Amino acid sequence: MTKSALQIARAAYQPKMPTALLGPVKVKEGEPTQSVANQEEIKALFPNTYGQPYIVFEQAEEQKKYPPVNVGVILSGGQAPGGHNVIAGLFDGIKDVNPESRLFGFILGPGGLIDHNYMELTAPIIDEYRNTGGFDIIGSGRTKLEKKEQFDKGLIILKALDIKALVIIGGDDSNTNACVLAEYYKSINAGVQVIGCPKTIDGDLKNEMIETSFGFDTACKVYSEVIGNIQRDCNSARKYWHFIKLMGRSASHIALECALQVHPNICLISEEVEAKNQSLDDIVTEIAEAVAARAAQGNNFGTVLIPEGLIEFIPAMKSLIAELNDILAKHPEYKVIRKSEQRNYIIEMLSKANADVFKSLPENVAMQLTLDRDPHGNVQVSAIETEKLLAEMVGKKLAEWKESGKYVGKFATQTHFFGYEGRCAAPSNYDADYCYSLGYTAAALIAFGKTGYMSSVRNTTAPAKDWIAGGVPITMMMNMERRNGEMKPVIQKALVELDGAPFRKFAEKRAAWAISTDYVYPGPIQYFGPTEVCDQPTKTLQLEAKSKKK
Ligand code: FBP
Repeated sequence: MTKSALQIARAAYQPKMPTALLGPVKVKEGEPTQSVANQEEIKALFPNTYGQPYIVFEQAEEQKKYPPVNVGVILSGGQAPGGHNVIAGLFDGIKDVNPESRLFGFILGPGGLIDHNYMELTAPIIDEYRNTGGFDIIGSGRTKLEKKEQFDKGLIILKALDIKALVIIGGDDSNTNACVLAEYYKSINAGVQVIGCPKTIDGDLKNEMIETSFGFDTACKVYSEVIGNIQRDCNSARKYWHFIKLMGRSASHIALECALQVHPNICLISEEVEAKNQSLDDIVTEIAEAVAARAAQGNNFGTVLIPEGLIEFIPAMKSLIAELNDILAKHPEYKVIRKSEQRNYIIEMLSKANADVFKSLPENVAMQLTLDRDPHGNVQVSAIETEKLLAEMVGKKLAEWKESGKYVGKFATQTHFFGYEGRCAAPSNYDADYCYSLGYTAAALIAFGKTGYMSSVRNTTAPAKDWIAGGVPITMMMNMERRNGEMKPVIQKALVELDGAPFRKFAEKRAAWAISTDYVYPGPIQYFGPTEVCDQPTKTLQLEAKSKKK
């Protein structure tokens, strides 16, 4: 494998870790926990793993002796920078516990466990992947691990390899499944512990004990670099409005973080659109007004950041998508109808109100709403070209305003979608350190016999030596939600809080950013150099930490 100069230099980087993990550790247990909501239902569904205490690892006087342990690891869902370091931290952790321990990776996500597709991860393999982006060491997948037959099939290979613990590195849905699996294996005395690790660039797996999901930091920095470059281009040519859609699924954390980093003219926040009950036309009018105001000053250029999940948060669209979900599930024959007839087929089946919304959309966007759902039942929002939809609709509105004399200016657009560009980037120092610590913590949770826990590393706005490593019972993060027509226990997704410090900061600044050209150009991630350039966590995390201290 040919390596870049940065890859070679980066391979030697030694991730920073909390002091507590640097030598022998002991466990400090907290109070028993409760789920965030629906306590009775969750307790009944997880009788063996509910209510376990938080735990924190502390330095111990002497190293206890542990038997060797075989561990399995799965990467689940979308790629996020730092996944390889979680695996490296886990590998080093179980080897420090006992050098005879072994690590097995299941190939291409949870499907690898069910299909018995695995490889042993040895020291030379791990060394190839230290501090690199991507999930290519074992690959990832989106198979939903939820049925007893899958758990039983998985257990056959776990037993065959004498694996005593399984680490699932994933987002909210995958960690929900990890929790169900932990409960099931405990209920049948399978002798397999299950530990989760919080992964997703989307930043929506967080709570009191999980400050952030890994990958969010690096992905946002990559997008902010590129948006900054576009803003500089935009401010040089002064002839385009750039409509930039950003990944992040439902939550707008990525768009918000990028806005805090680059000061765009406009940034839409889906959670606010929903709270204000805004229609598509309200959003288009809001953008057009900002364009007109800048044009009045002779500035026919600007940037608009759009979270990829926006469409699902516009109340009229939400209702349309919900009805489409039902129709598509009930009418699989839809897929074999001729493309030219699909639109009318759908319109005839929709209620009048939803059919009207569907008809009002440009045909390509309307049809994108009917694409296959992912295995978790989510609309594949990354395939919906909201950036083009908004650019087109704002253009139409401005043309009307021009005729009536309300707007004088030129409006030319460029559209972009950033998502895949950041998901496999080389992890920032923050993610490299955070991920390694999460993996190492998972190894400690295994050594102490824990199951149904998520690896947790907190206080990460402080220097790494002061980070707090421990475990959070996954049941604590759960509530009941309707999924595919049934009430299910799931980890509560963390959306942008409109009374949270990051949004408040943005709301305080956005009017000025809309009219002025106050762009910030963050530049590329730096891996070597002064700490204020290389080691800063996200603005989101810094603002949240600051407001907690108050
Ligand atoms: P996860 O929740 O699995 O971490 O998803 C991250 C993500 O990048 C989302 O932001 C995006 O909507 C989705 O994956 C796209 O997934 P895919 O590439 O599989 O279509």
